[in-house]
Amino acid sequence: MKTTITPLVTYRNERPYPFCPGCGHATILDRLNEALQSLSLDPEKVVLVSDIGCSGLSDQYFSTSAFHGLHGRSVTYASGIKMARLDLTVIVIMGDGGTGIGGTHLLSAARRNIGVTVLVLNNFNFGMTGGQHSTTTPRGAITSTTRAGNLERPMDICATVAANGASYVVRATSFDEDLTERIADGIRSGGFSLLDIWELCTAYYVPSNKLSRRSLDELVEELDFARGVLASRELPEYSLAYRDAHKDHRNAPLLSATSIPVSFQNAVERRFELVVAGSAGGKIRSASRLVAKAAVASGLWVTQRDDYPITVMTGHSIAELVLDRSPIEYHAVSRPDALILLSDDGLKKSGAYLAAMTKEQWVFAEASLPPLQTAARVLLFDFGAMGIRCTRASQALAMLYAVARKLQLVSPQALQAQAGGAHSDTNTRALTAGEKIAEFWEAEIESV
Ligand SMILES: Cc1ncc(C[n+]2csc(CCOP(=O)(O)OP(=O)(O)O)c2C)c(N)n1
Ligand code: SF4
Ligand SMILES: [Mg+2]
Repeated sequence: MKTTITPLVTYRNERPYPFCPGCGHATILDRLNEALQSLSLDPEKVVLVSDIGCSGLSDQYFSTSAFHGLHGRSVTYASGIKMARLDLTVIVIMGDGGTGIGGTHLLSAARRNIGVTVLVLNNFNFGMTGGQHSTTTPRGAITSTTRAGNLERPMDICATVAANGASYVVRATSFDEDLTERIADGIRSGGFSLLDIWELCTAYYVPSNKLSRRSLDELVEELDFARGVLASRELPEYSLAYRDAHKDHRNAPLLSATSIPVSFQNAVERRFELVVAGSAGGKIRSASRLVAKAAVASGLWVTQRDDYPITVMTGHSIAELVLDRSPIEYHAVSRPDALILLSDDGLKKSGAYLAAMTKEQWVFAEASLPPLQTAARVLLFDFGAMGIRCTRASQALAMLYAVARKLQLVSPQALQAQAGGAHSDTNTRALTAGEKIAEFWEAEIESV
């Protein structure tokens, strides 16, 4: 009877490895190939993510999908790929150098238990750049950067990721007979799995430290590092947990937008940039937001960009508003059409605006501020002299109302419609004060 033999899928391509004779990288990649064969995964759905170094050359010798990136960052690329494509088997191949350089990424991936498998090709030095010491170089080892012997304690990669939540962790050597199986188990585990595979860099580390297959085993014992399967446990996998946490929001954003119906007219003919500069605690941002909402309710497109120090109730507070009839693609303001200066804190941050402004633009400045260096038209205001009682918290909105009216940006009705809600009393008082300022300015012009 004729037997049909199904050819084994091979994940290796025809290209010979480029590594030095006896380099452990070749053996580990052969074991990876066998592990993939034993799992019969679709090669296109396997992504090898490689780091930099001799180990980083690895993906070229496989006919799987691949991603090659910066040194130490392969775990982040792998995490991104897994987050986007749950159906892919994502395997990182990195050296001990890359592990040290991207150490925090490794911790984050372990804490998340994201479903990628990391193979650390650990030859205790930077092979590709000539044998410099790395985070895993044993104490006393001679490398090109530790000529008198390494003084640092080597990092225990396995203990670190195991303590931080990895689901499957193994320490092995490239000579281990069960390495193929352990790699396959790591891939099968579905969570964050890492194999720290000790091996020989025959070009650099081996000659300087007389390391051999046998002394590799002794080294594990000497350092008192655990060997074999160090963790194998079921923990929630991050990309699945993320999808589950967001399942109710798949078609709706977490933050829903509130629509503002258009109920008022506007007379704005072109992009108009309005800046309010004052002190933190002066309700600059909330007053500007009220104006922005009124502008939206008047059919305009609006952006608001705030600037303030990270500390609260101290320093400047600036709001840049842009109003336009059409969508706003650039929301920064460098030369405002109108600048309201409420305090010294605001003035200190407004030098660039003032210097850029021309006589086409307006500055509305509190009267006690120092003289302004600007070519813009300046209108000084003094609440006391105008006979207007206005608390510090109401001044920004009062001035915005008066300026909006004077420059015909948004109608008083549109502003009043937004004044309700939690601060309706304060807002209403501010708008009344603003109305008085506008009347004062009109009376002044009439009396000229
Ligand atoms: C951020 C960064 N630092 C340094 C380098 C230079 N560099 C290239 S390969 C290499 C050593 C690689 O060592 P390892 O990751 O252990 O891989 P191996 O060559 O031993 O397989 C270094 C330091 C780099 N490419 N990027
Ligand atoms: S330099 Fe070291 S790590 Fe690089 S290929 Fe040669 S033996 Fe391997
Ligand atoms: Mg190395």
